[in-house]
Amino acid sequence: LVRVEDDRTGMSEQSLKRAIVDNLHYGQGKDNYFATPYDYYMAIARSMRDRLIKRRIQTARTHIQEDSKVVYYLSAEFLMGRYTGNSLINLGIYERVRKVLRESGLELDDLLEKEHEPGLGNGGLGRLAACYLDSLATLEIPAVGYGIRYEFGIFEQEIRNGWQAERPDKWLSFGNAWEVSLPEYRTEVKFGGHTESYTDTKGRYQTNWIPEHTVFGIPYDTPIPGYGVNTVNILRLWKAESSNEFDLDAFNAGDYLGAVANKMFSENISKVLYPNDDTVQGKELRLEQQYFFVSCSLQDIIRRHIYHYNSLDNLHEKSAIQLNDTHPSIGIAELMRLLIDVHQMDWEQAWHITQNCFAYTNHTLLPEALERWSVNLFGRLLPRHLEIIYEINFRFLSEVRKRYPGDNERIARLSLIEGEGADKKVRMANLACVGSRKINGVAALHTKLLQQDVLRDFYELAPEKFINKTNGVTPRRWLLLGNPRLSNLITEKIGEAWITNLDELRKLEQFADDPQFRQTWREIKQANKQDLAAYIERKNHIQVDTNSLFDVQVKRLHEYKRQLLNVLHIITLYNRIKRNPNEDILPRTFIFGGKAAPGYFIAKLIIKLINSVAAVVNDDPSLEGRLKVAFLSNYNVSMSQQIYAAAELSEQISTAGKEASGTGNMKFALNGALTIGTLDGANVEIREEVGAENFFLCGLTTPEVYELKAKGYNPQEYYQSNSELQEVIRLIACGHFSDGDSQLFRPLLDSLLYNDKYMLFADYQSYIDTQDRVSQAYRQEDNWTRMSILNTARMGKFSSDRAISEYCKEIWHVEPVPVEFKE
Ligand code: 26Q
Repeated sequence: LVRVEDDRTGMSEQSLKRAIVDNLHYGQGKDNYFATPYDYYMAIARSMRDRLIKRRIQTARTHIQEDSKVVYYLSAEFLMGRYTGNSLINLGIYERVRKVLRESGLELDDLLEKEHEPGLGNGGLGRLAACYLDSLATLEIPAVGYGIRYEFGIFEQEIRNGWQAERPDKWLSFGNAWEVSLPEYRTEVKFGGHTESYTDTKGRYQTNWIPEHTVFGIPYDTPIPGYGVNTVNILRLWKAESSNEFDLDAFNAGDYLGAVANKMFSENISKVLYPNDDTVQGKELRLEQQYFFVSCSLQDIIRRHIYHYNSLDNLHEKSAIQLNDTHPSIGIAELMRLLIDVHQMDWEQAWHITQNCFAYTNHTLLPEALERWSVNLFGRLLPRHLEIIYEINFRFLSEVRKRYPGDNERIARLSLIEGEGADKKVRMANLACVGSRKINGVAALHTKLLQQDVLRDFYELAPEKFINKTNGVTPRRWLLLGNPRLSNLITEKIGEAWITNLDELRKLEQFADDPQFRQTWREIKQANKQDLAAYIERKNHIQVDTNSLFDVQVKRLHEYKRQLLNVLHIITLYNRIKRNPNEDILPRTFIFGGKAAPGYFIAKLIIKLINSVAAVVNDDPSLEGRLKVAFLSNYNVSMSQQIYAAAELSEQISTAGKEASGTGNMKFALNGALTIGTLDGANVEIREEVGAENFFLCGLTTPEVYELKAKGYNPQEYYQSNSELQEVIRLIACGHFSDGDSQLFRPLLDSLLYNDKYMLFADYQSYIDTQDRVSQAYRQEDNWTRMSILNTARMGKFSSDRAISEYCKEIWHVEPVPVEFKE
């Protein structure tokens, strides 16, 4: 029986084959004589995009027909990872396309690696946004992700002589098969200038903003398919372009340089992603970026809402706008401005709508990561918004004063404006709290600490606004795509329901004591380790023993994450072997990966130390078969998929009370790695789920950290009484890892010995003891495997589907909208 299918939609082997050949010819202009692997990749990507576009159109039509409420996820970062493999998975045709290509002598997995990963985020926050888009589509929730189409994403990291060097990420230079630009929906954004007030003919008080610059935002859409459903949502990213009219005016007035300057101002805005996470500097361009994408997005939301409903009165009934941290929180003032100045609404109604549209997710406990903009800069760039923020603040503080008469300190803490005189600041977290209906932390401990600490005054004022939403990760990318061997085994045993209902993994518990199953489980980890070992050999020229324990810490470099504590452990083992060459040490391979913010000197010095220790350890014949250290350069989403699949020990050792949640911790455990970790962020909940006996706990608890700090923490007390620790520090200090240079790592040692803000010394012994327990446990192969199986089996809670279902019910009040698909 022959089925007639469109080459752009058909799912049969024949249609897929024809589609790929068609896209190779007419998309890339090549036949199989001239085609490079990249051309084939592009042809596959376009063939998938065609299939998704068809579903996207059907999805959009359905959402309009049903007057659906829509979730708008505003985020300065989306760390999507490669699209093509994920789209094959979510369309359910990965194996079929692989087979079709094999028949032509092509290897799908090799071709997929040609895709340049869109690195439009720094780390956890951006990747969370990506997992949430996957779950929103899979749960059939109408949703749009809004962000910035950075021309340069997160920098490419190179290691030169042990140091991090940065190179620009030119991800667009060979074209992007996944995006579609929509110049007809370009949106104008104003900057600078001044405001003028007047009374209109109806006696209404009006404000006019006369800007200094105007910029266009051009939307670029990428389809976001759900798994096993017809829903295809979109990620809409804005590119900044100059507004030609403005340039022409300037040209005509003879101001050539002025016109060019304006063009440069405009095109700068979406040029580059800021590579800092968890520390903020009040840079003007960053505020321009934030306002740019938020204004474009809100105007886009309003345009479509009016087109559909012909009124803005019900905007909050049909839209839920989520603020991914404070980065888009200027949206609160911008929506007020659009409703009042542009759409002539009165303040009370506009405020009611605004407060009921927005909700705010906080991702940090570090005070240095809270965004504060100088009032001066703010007023220069966004004069109208500063007026609106003052008005919001005036009304808000009047209410606060009624509630707490005379409590001036509290009022000062709640105020949207901090300080006096010249260095006044706008507090974006306070703006986000006042303008939102719900405020959430990203793990149970984090939400509790927000309530007690960082946002305590807001919690006391409006406890009903606070809610916890423990993070989750998508099982499609982080198990099905990233670990096909394990996925196949799981599906063989318990069926494929786990892919969209991760609690199903519990059914694996029944096999935890089955010798045959354990054996297979081990063989799969072993095969994944071999793949990673081959990668390490190719990239780092280090031969690692695949029978050694793969001990992995991959995440952004930051002092609070304590990669340095991990290094202290490595040197401790090194010293033990040097002291006693016959010491029976469990063979380990220490694997590191992660980028440091380019201006973060101490983080870069930690990378240099890791590479310096690696150079000494890996070259020492007496350590052969015992210790190896590898720092994998340019850690990104694609690399991480391979690493999680091969990891056996997951290092989650932040100082308690500092890591808001962590999400890497979830990806490791889902792939059967055991965790060594502190009671921080979501580690607490992971331990609860997998069972304390299947988790290696170490370090102080948050209350103990606070207590120690309060009574005056002195690292010397720990140092003086710990000879093994002294030996470690002395070895670094004498230049053993730096060709005799005793000064190179001085800044690290001084910070540990005389300050130790993140209490590494306080946790050192506990960490070492726990690592010794890990070594013993690993030797009991059968029990280790059992613990590994139980970790995977009990990770159901950490699916982003669970997290997103909770957001839908408790924050956004949205329901699934099934999409029918007719070819
Ligand atoms: C802000 C202003 C100016 C420049 C940069 C920034 C900026 C950018 C990115 C500030 C913070 C970030 C990223 C923060 C982040 O990734 N936080 C992590 O979020 C994860 C998801 O909730 C958590 O799991 C992590 O614990 C948290 O550190």
